[in-house]
Amino acid sequence: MKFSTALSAISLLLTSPGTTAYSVRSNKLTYGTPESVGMSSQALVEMVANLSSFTHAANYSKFSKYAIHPIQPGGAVLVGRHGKIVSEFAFGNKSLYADGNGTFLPSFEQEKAMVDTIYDMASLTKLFTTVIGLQQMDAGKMRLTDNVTTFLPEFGVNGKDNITIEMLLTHTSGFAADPSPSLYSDSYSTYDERINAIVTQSLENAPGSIFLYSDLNFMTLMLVVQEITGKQLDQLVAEGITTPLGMTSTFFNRNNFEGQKNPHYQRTAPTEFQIEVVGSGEPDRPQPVRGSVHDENAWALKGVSGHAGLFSTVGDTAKFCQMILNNGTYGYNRILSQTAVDLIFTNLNARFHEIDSYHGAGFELDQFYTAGPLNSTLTASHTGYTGTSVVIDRGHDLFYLHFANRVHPARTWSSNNIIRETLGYWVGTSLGLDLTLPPF
Ligand SMILES: *[C@@H]1O[C@H](CO)[C@@H](O)[C@H](O)[C@H]1NC(C)=O
Ligand SMILES: *[C@@H]1O[C@H](CO)[C@@H](O)[C@H](O)[C@H]1NC(C)=O
Ligand SMILES: *[C@@H]1O[C@H](CO)[C@@H](O)[C@H](O)[C@H]1NC(C)=O
Ligand SMILES: *[C@@H]1O[C@H](CO)[C@@H](O)[C@H](O)[C@H]1NC(C)=O
Ligand SMILES: *[C@@H]1O[C@H](CO)[C@@H](O)[C@H](O)[C@H]1NC(C)=O
Ligand SMILES: *[C@@H]1O[C@H](CO)[C@@H](O)[C@H](O)[C@H]1NC(C)=O
Ligand SMILES: *[C@@H]1O[C@H](CO)[C@@H](O)[C@H](O)[C@H]1NC(C)=O
Ligand SMILES: *[C@H]1O[C@H](CO)[C@@H](O)[C@H](O)[C@H]1NC(C)=O
Repeated sequence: MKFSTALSAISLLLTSPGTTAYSVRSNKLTYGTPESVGMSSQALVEMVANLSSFTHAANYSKFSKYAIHPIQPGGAVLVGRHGKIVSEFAFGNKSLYADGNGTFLPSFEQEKAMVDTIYDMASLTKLFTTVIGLQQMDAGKMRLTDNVTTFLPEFGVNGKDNITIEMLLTHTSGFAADPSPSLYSDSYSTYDERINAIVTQSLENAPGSIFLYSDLNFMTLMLVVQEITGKQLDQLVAEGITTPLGMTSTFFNRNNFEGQKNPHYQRTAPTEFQIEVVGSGEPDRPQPVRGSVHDENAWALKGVSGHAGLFSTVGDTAKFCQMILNNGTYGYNRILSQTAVDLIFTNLNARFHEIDSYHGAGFELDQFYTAGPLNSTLTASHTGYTGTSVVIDRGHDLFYLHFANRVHPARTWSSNNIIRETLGYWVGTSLGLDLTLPPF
């Protein structure tokens, strides 16, 4: 774990041409002690051992599917409050298994998880697609209430004429959970056929009638922002988010480069022995999957989609979270307007009354399974299937990240919600709240 004190704020005097000098307070993340931001180090120290213990094989009831398995081979955690990183650590191994049944690699081939290990973020990609969409709204190019057909007229088939941008961002469009048939199936042979399949999908429910999480919403949002800008999503994310925030280890693997052809291969955590675990219909590629996107539909879209495909580290994603807590700025760059950030924390699904459906723009709100006992209407969060999660708690001005490859060696071994919830418990305990450990 790394603790260090740093200047609490850097005040700079800038002079821009034709204007008078003005003073700006840098709001970039720095390291600080927990006590400097009203948290206890004791709880954060206990947290390290406690979260690490979930790498031991045990019966974690439903979280290990009632079998004796570790919850995950390893992971990385980062906690930040009031602009200070107060805890940052890695635990366990990133590469551990030789096959889908969990045969260990020889010890000299096992690789430890590091703080800068690159994880397949899976659905955390949706948060970045969301920010790109919000930037288009800030630029006046798109509104929440616009119909998707305003940008993609060919989308207006099979009952989809009245789907709005807001419905995509809140999973209320009426789409089924997944495209059918799968985009990676033999039904399609070209990229264009797969894009056409997204655009011509049918609905399972009437637009606006129900909350049902679907990757199709964010595949569609990608097509909308690409249509508006004439740029591809990976370029938009690089120009609009990762470059201005200095996120140098966050990227899509366009064209699914494998092995040493992927410059980030060695730092990237392996995921699943997908063909062995799921079957021969899975994408034909080296096993375990490592460095090309785990999500099969994103893989079929050349590794770049609005719903999955991004890789990142906790250190990089921390900057993204701080930008949101800063209400849209980081350093001297404005990424989003305050109005756009407020939409992330606005429950746009309140009409459904079910807490499970609470959703701001692109983010879930008030979810115990991601945030643990810090869940509240001011807590925006998201998870990724591979084992990643982001929690941004506006009420406490803090965020916590947990990245892991829980699908190594097999997706069927665990749900790591228990680690997500337990992380929330320790962060809350460090704030001085009287909480109980989430049970398993
Ligand atoms: C794990 O614990 C549950 C009770 O929580 C029990 O029903 C199950 O049989 C146990 N599994 C094993 C493999 O012991
Ligand atoms: C994995 O990593 C931990 C420490 O990072 C190490 O103690 C352990 O022996 C490794 N192997 C297994 C099988 O967990
Ligand atoms: C994994 O276990 C299954 C069921 O026991 C077995 O059929 C299969 O051969 C095993 N695979 C490997 C690679 O050992
Ligand atoms: C969306 O489409 C419906 C008809 O399908 C139309 O009544 C409405 O005005 C459109 N909304 C916008 C913002 O274009
Ligand atoms: C779209 O909305 C309009 C106006 O409410 C309605 O007349 C039309 O039937 C709707 N179209 C579809 C395909 O649901
Ligand atoms: C961001 O906006 C929220 C809501 O208006 C406010 O409570 C918070 O203090 C703002 N944070 C910063 C850093 O401006
Ligand atoms: C946290 O989530 C639980 C379970 O969904 C819910 O009962 C509770 O009301 C939520 N807490 C807050 C403060 O919203
Ligand atoms: C921490 O985690 C384990 C799960 O491995 C749990 O059983 C235990 O009660 C926790 N320990 C403490 C000290 O909270």
